[in-house]
This record gives sequence, structure tokens and C-alpha cells, in this order.
Amino acid sequence: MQEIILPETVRHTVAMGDGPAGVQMVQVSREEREVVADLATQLGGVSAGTDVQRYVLQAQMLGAGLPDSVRAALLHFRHDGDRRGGLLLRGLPIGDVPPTPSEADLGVGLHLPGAGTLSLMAGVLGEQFGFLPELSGQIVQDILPVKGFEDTQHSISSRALLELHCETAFAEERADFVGLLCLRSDTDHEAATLISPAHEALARLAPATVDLLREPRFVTTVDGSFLRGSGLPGPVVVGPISILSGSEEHPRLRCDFAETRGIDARAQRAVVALHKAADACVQKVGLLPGDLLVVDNHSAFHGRTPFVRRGDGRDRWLLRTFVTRDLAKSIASRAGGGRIVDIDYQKLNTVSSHSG
Ligand SMILES: O=C(O)CCC(=O)C(=O)O
Ligand SMILES: [Fe+2]
Repeated sequence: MQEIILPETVRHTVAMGDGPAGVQMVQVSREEREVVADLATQLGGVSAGTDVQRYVLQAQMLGAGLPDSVRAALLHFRHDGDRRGGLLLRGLPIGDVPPTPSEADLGVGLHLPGAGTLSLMAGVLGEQFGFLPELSGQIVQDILPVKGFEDTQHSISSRALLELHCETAFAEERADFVGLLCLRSDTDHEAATLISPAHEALARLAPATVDLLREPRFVTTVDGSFLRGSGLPGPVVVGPISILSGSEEHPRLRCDFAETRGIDARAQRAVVALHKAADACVQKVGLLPGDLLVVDNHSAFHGRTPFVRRGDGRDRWLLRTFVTRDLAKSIASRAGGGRIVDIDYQKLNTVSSHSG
């Protein structure tokens, strides 16, 4: 019988080098790439668009056949997270990549071999899910630069720096992990994904500031991209929340520097100090085709440097997915027990927009 690899022993079985930016990295070999590609092809027999439940289950079943090094790295990351906040798998199969679409809500990437690769990896980490109406509410989303959004704080921006954030900080149901699989880099190689580990940023702050971040003295607004079609006139403000929880050794964050603010002057100064500290210890990861970056959405902020959108079909293109360890926590927001969370934003609006 084959020996079962327990999480405690996993770290000894994986050869991990430091990635381009001090992020833990696993280089996938050519043989391993072929195994993953074969599994992704098998998964391709189920539609990720119309048969989501069966698709995710199939990905989880097939995941048992992934190469040990890949599986062990993902299981280890799932178990403990990583103080560096990210895991980079380099050299994954993505198949033929068509021209980058000009819109992000057409669900093009969902049907590509890369989506199969991403979902196989996600199935080892936990449960894949999506949010309505963000990027058509699919479980695999296209992250690419879109005309008219260049200077926004949406993930489809380009010219603007995408500020450091925890993904969907407004939502209790937010992902434990965000998976970003690169299909195409930007032509100029200017775009870099940013990672800033919580413990490093916190180490730069005065103890009184860290204590304050643990108090429920903050509010956070819902990203505009989630409110499209909701009919709500103004910002949806959620709170009061604490930005920091967890232990000193394993801090947990809930903050998006484009959306989160203090409800009084001292609390706001703490947000500004944290932002400055997080910026100061940012790591840049220039994703290459076949790179999967898994971000721990609790122990690190992520963001992206500015780059140029050309609209020539060669623009940067990532596939993104959200993974939770516990899908049951969002059951009230998932109609019919599916995998797409549909939040009632009106109910979420717990704070008068005049406060703060
Ligand atoms: O484009 C990137 O590298 C990261 C974008 C991002 O933060 C996201 O899609 O959640
Ligand atoms: Fe993000």
C-alpha cells in the first residue's frame, strides 16, 4: 500500500526553491507537465459553464492523479498557509492560447485547457467558488485589461497601480486562496503581481498601532465591480470590522487599501501606517505563461503594478479562481446549493454612508 503523506511530513518531500521574489516556488518538470495536461484534457469533458458541480467534483477526483510534488506543495500550503503569503508553481500546461479577448465577462478562459489545470490545482486546495455578478460569476474568471477601465481599481485595470488588497475584503464568505494562472504576460513585461506578507508589514508598526488594528474601528466598501446591476444608488459600507485577527505568529488580515478606512481619525491613521508598511515590504512576481500563483488571502495583501493595454490580442491574460476551505459558510448566499455566491448587498449595507 502506498504511504499516505501527512501535512507534517510534506515539507520534507517537496523540493522548493525560492521563487523570483522570495515566494516559495515549485518548478514543474516536463514529465509532470504532461501528466497534468492529460488530467486537464480528461476534465475538459465536463462543462465548467453549465455543469459546475460535476466539473468541480471531477477536478477534485482527478486531482488524486497529480504528480506528488505538485500535490504535496498544495496540501502543505492549504494546511499551514505560508508566511511569505504565496506559492508559485512554474511550468504548468496551458495549451494553445487564443488572442486575448477585449472583454473580461465573456467567459472565454473558462473553456480553455488552462482552466482545467487551474481547477485541478484548486481541487487540492479546497472548494472552488465564484461571486455574482463579478466577471459574469464564473468559477474561472478572465483577468485582462479592458478599455475604459485602465485607471480604475478593478482587476481589469492596467495603467493604474492596483492597490494592495485582500480579495473581497467586504465579504465574510471571502476566499481563503486566490489562484492566478498566467496564460500570457504583457508584451513589455511591466506587469508584476505584488505580494506583501502580513507579518512583515506588522513588524514595521508600533505595538499600539497593531493593537488598534485588532479593534472593530474600520469599515470597508464593496468593490464597484460587484454592484453592477444591483440597482443600489451609492456605496455599500460594511462594518464595523477589525483589520487584524489571528495570532502574532499567524496574523489574519481583512483590508483593501482602496476600500477600507478607519471610523475615526486614530483608526484612519492606523490604516495609513499599515498601507505604508505593506508597500515597503512588497514583493514583485512577474508571472510567465504557465505560472500559477496561489495567494493566501488572509496572510498577505496582493496587488499589481501598472502596465500598458494595447488591445491587439496580445495583452496580458490571467485565469483567476477563488478557493475556500469551507464552502458551507456561504450556504445562505448560494442559491440552490450551487457554487456561485450571490450576496444581498442591500442587507450588507450595515453602516450609514455618513459615518466616518
Ligand atoms: O493582475 C494581477 O496580477 C492581480 C489582479 C488581482 O488582484 C485579482 O485579479 O484579484
Ligand atoms: Fe485581487
